[in-house]
Amino acid sequence: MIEYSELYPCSNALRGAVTLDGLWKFQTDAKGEGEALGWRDGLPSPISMPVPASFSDFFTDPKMRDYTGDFWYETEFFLQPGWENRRLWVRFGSLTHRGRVFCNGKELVYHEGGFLPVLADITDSVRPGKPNRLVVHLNNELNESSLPCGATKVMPDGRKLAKPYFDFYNYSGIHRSVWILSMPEESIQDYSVTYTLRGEDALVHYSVVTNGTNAVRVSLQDHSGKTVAFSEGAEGTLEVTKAHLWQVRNAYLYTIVLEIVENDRVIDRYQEKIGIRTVRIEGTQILINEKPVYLKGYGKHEDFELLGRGFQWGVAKRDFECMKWTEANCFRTSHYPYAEEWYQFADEEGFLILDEVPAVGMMRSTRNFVAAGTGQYTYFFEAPTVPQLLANHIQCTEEMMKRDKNHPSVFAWSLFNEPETTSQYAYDYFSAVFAAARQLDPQHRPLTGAFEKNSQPELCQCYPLCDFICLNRYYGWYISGGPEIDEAEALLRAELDKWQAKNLHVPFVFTELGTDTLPGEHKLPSIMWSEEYQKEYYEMNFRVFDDYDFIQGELVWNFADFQTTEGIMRVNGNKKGIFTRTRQPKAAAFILKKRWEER
Ligand code: BDP
Repeated sequence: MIEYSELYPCSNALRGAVTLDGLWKFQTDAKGEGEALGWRDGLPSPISMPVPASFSDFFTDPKMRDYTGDFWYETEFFLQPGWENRRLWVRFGSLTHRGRVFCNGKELVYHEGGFLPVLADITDSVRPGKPNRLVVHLNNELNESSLPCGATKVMPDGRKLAKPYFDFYNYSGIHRSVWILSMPEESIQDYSVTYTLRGEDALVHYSVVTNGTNAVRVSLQDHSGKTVAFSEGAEGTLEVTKAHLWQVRNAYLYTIVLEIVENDRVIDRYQEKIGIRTVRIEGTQILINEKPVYLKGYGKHEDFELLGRGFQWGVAKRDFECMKWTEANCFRTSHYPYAEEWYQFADEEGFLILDEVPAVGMMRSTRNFVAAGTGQYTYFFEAPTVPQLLANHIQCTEEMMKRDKNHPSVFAWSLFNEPETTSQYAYDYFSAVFAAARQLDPQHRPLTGAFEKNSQPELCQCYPLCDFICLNRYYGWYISGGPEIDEAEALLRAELDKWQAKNLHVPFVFTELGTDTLPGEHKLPSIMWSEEYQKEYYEMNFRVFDDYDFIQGELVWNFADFQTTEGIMRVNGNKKGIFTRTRQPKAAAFILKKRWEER
């Protein structure tokens, strides 16, 4: 029996995959009594709720929008013809932030963490020819031992409220597609690939995991469907002559076809697109296929009007069109692993992805974007919650790497965003995370994390763990903004001089810089929040970057405006987008476009 597979759903003559996307039933459970009242057998008074989507922004009642606690979803499905004697699974792209799955009343799985797939074997719970009830019990409370970190406040009337230690709205629900998968009893559970380039040719080393003993064979098809390499055995090498490499913004994808063969009969097949490319860091350069690449692009969010964090192909399409229009080549999945379809799209478009775990909010502050610049020490990694947090962090890193390891777009892993990093406690914690992560990726891609301003060269204990160093810096916004921008430039240069003096000989990438900007707000001369100031801020920062050759990338904050918790620092969300929340350009987009076209 398959224990846990993160392979993306695939359908062919031997495997079936149908989505259960659509209108589900939904009910909140503020008292947490649904389990005792038997809701696993059906919700007593549900309302309708679209899947995939966050539930929040559909509501007109603020208490429902901000609902925090337990909540339930329910749907029904029938088995497809021919599925009676097959192994059947239900697969959720994610359940935010934790969920328990029931099929016809039987509990199947509990999963902690809201951004990675949840899979359950339903074979022994389903009834052929009858409707099958699928019920999911979720919870979206934040605490300091799960990722992302935050707190849950109980209001005087007993209502719970999420208090994120991070700067994005605590969107929750079933955000990604739900699939029923039908598979043969003996099946392919996992595979991985690594690459060696040999002149014009390439070697694709593969390893396939099955749950049986029958023979495995593997072939590679080119873009037109022609088989160009073939091999037998669960481990082996495919030799590709005159290989088409997957290049940045010039992708070429092959299809790998994995098969299990029993007495000359193929009993399982899994196919997926892969790209041949190598990744390596050499001195201060990031090399893709042995050629240096300068990262140009964005930190993003899964965030859109009404849908919250729900995946929609149309939104992804527009985002790639906007990113390509500015000649970007990279984005960071700040601050959590995105829906798998984002990676498939990036594979097709030749975008590089810095793939990030939801290790955000590791600093006790509901306004950590402000705390990040104060220089004050923020207690965190000495808390009693840390052993559980560390276990969750490592589990999440493992699941992310397992899920995303075969995407050519993923060139590096980000294992944190802006934690406290100046104490021995932080060093011990991250040493354990990095040591675990180093064992997990067959391609040994570079490991990094995004450091906030308090992580200065003379104080930060954790940068030596990273293969390249990512800085989130806001000189000219949180520090010395507006009329003080010249001072901001001097301070930025002073910090970069200190890093330079360390002679680390590794690449540095700016993973955040930006200014909140109200679209349509114009002012000459500029003031903070105007479109003119956003342009001047970027011009200043870029001028500085160009004077330091160890800087090998700029991922600006943020691709688009996005929703956050409300408060005095945010005007209907974070407005640092280069594009508005509905994906129209602000003036700074033209500055980026011009610069990146020329780089
Ligand atoms: C950084 C965070 C990011 C925030 C950003 C900001 O990494 O999540 O949205 O600052 O303040 O602290 O806009």
